Amino acid sequence: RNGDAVVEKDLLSHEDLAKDRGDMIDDIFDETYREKEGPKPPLRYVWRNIILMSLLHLGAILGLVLIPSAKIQTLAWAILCFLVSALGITAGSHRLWSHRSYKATLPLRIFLTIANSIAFQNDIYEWVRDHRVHHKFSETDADPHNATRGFFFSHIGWLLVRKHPDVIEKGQKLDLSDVKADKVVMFQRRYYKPSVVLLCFTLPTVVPWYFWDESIVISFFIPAILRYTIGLNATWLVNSAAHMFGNRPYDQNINPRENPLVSLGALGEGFHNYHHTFPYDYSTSEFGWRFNITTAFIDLMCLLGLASDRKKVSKEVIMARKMRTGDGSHKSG
Ligand code: ST9
Ligand code: ZN
Ligand code: ZN
Repeated sequence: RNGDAVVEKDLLSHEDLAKDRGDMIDDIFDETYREKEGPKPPLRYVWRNIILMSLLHLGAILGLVLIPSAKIQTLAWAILCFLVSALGITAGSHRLWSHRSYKATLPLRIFLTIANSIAFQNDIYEWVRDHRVHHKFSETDADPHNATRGFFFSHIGWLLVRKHPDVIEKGQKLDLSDVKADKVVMFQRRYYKPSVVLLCFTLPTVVPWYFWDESIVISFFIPAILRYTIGLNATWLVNSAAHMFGNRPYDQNINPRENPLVSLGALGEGFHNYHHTFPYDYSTSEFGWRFNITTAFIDLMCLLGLASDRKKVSKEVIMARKMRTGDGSHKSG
């Protein structure tokens, strides 16, 4: 009986928060969904992506080798590009547009969209569509980076083959009206390719070369290529490592885990058991700014009046959920 009361409280919070987000519920796990029976469709390799991703990673190795020859300003610039691009993903396409976990004013949405093109992880609309099916149909054929298919597939492999038809079938049923209504998002989608050429590759290269006479080779291979590759891998680790390694204090029945190391590289996005349990929480974690630059950034934006309406799950609901479905690890941590 006690348990039932707690369940009710959880559900209440889901629905209340959904209302708060304009009835957005398509990032909440669908427990009723069952994968289709029968043999799986064969893998269809996309050789263009396999070649480009291989070249990118070779280029990143060259970037690593060049680090000792780079000027200190160039390395600082590469780190700045990394941080800004990462915020375009974490605070932008992830916490704002995929989960509607806070509200952002037009100037902030423009900044996050520019940052998002520096990160070059598909346009915001496509990112949101893939990410909502990832949450709603986690670890099934309809999840684009289904972690039950192994570390390699959930890390990078999913970008090297055609999608499972169920991803597309289920994705087409999602409500994406909120992102379609965002003019900034639709503008980025329309001009996505030129925006990436300019912001992910040209801008990071030209600045060190023009302003402090860095060699053009170093300017290209460190702030553009190496920085981009590290950003991709830090993001992919959320899909691979944070779906495999770590505790499950909030829900032991799901795969996503708490992984502080991933959080460190992904600006706060490695508290993944929490995040899949409470996807609407703007902090993606129970612990505020700990390993979580993105939360500090969103809080700063609120302070400056550029953001508002942060959704946060109450301590009571979190505790009740830990007791009901957690693995008990919160007691030792
Ligand atoms: C990249 C994305 O790396 C990384 C996302 C990671 C997500 C992380 C989540 C974790 C959260 C925390 C964030 C941490 C951040 C930390 C930052 C720290 C730095 N629903 O895709 P296509 C339909 S990108 C509905 O071509 P194929 C649709 O009609 C890297 N419909 O499918 C679509 O047409 P359109 C750079 C869907 O042919 C049509 O199908 N980018 C859905 O199977 C065709 O879609 C690349 O490398 C859906 N979900 O090809 C590009 N999906 O779009 C890689 C599809 O016109 N991608 N449809 O509406 C590709 O080349 C292809 O997508 C493919 C599949 C080959 C992988
Ligand atoms: Zn998410
Ligand atoms: Zn996940």
